Amino acid sequence: DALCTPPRPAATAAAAGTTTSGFSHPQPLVGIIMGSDSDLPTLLPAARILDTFKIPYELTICSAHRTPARMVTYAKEAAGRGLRCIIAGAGGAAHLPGMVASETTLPVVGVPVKGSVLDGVDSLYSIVQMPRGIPVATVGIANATNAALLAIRIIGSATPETAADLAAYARDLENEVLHKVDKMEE
Ligand code: RP5
Repeated sequence: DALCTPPRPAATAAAAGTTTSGFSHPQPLVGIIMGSDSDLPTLLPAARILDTFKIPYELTICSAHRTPARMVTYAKEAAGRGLRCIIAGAGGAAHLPGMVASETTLPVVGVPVKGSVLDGVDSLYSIVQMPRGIPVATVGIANATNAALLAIRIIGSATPETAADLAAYARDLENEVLHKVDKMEE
């Protein structure tokens, strides 16, 4: 089924955000999926963080409501294709992360997308209020950066090099704040 094939490679990683054709590194560890191309600006920061950590990923559109068969196939095949984590962003009645989680045992990180008249709170509640048994790790509204960092932590729990990169990232954050403190005290 042509609709269910993995996304095709595009020119560059996070730059794929300018297209809707999808992007994939050769052997992605993280899948970034979203309900609509209108979600792309919200999800792009996740791609940028994964680029920074040199974690291979794929990025594509997969709607729970408009392409349910594609979503089910994506979720069922994800682990077999080598993915270790799925980041799923959606807005409004945001069923994508939960439905994907129901069709895979991979960890799923949900990103509530802002944009509806309810400003993303609808999406946040839709994603975070999963019923018992099917967990979705939910980040804050539009916080795709944290979704990527969580995915990297999941990978880092079994990959020492990635864990070391995360520790360096945390040190950079600390230094950034300490630098600001120094500046204020000057
Ligand atoms: C959701 O509906 C998508 O995740 C998106 O956030 C929202 C609006 O989609 P479009 O009408 O912009 O395609 O399924």
